[in-house]
Amino acid sequence: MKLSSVIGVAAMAAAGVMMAVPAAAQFAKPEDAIKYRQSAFTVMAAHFGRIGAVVKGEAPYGPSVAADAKIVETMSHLPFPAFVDGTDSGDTGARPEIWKNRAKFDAAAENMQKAVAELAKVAASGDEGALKGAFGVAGKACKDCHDDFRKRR
Ligand code: ASC
Repeated sequence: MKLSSVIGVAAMAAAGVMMAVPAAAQFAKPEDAIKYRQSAFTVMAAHFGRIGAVVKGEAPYGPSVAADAKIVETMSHLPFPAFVDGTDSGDTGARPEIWKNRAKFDAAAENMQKAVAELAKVAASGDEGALKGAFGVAGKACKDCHDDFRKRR
């Protein structure tokens, strides 16, 4: 085998190993996972809120809407791998129901991800009239999951 092929195979093997590493291994401590997912939700909420201001007429409609929606869509995928086992206590608003009914939690997360992907699509299209509806659907998806899985505070 040529050296370049050997290096290629080694690189692919390394990539395969990295992909196989469970999500839990990405966090050294439970509080790291909690902080990570809270940070992702914080960024998502900030950009979702900016779109909300536009929908409410408190900020002008413009290109920032599509940029914010794109960020929300990207961020929507980040928190969930951080709901690892052993992170249901401590400084978290996550309810134990997440780990008791993971299938329902995953479905709620997926529902939200689909709704914000649609919001990003609508925002990118520049269809101002469709924004409010798509924003409402996404907001309801956030709320539905919070109602079942987030502690009241
Ligand atoms: C937001 C935000 C949420 C959702 C939710 C929608 O802007 O921070 O958590 O919308 O309130 O009902």
